Amino acid sequence: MNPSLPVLYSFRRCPYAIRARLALKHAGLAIALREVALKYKPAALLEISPKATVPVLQLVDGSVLEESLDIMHWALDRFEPTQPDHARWRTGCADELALIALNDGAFKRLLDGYKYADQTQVAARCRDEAFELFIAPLERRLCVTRYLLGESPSLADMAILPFIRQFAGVDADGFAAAPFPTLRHWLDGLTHAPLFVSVMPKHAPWQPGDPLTLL
Ligand SMILES: N[C@@H](CCC(=O)N[C@@H](CS)C(=O)NCC(=O)O)C(=O)O
Repeated sequence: MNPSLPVLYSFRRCPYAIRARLALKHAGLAIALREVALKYKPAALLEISPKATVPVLQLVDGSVLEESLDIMHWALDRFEPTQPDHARWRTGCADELALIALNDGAFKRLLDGYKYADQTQVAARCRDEAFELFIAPLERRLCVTRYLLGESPSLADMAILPFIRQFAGVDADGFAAAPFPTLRHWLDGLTHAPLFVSVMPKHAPWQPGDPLTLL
């Protein structure tokens, strides 16, 4: 049966799910939120998306978006300003795709190596490679413009933000002491902003029959 509102299957801490929630909330859309425990994925999710990663967005016509970036674009296409100064994120800028691809590819692999490596030496090597490949270039960009692709927030800022937050959280003291003050300022500003805070409340895993939870 098709849902009466779009349904987002999400996992609070997943950076892909965070970017999807940010875009859906920014767009001002009414979305039913279903928190998923990754170890016990609900049958309703597996039925519509056998690949079973989160986020997944089921639309009211029954179609399904299974990639976080597709969900972001779908949301931005439906953006409704809620206040006069509420501006839609920039998108379609020249290096948006390349920057996000680097984040989702090589940087994500290094982030996983840094976060999950059994050996301290391997983790340190991944961290240093990530500094050189992605973190230092982002710092240089942010010394020139306030956001990654200009003077206002872009889809790339929001797509990349949850991954930098995760990277910074692996060793918060180490990141605070690393030579990336402008990136830290960007990260602090965006993660303390009302939008980010509004998509991070904790929810118990969804079960069939639960009352509606709105994103
Ligand atoms: N390319 C996907 C990646 C999503 C993804 O890998 N999500 C992780 C959680 S952060 C997941 O669902 N993993 C499956 C699992 O852990 O069972 C997207 O952009 O949405």
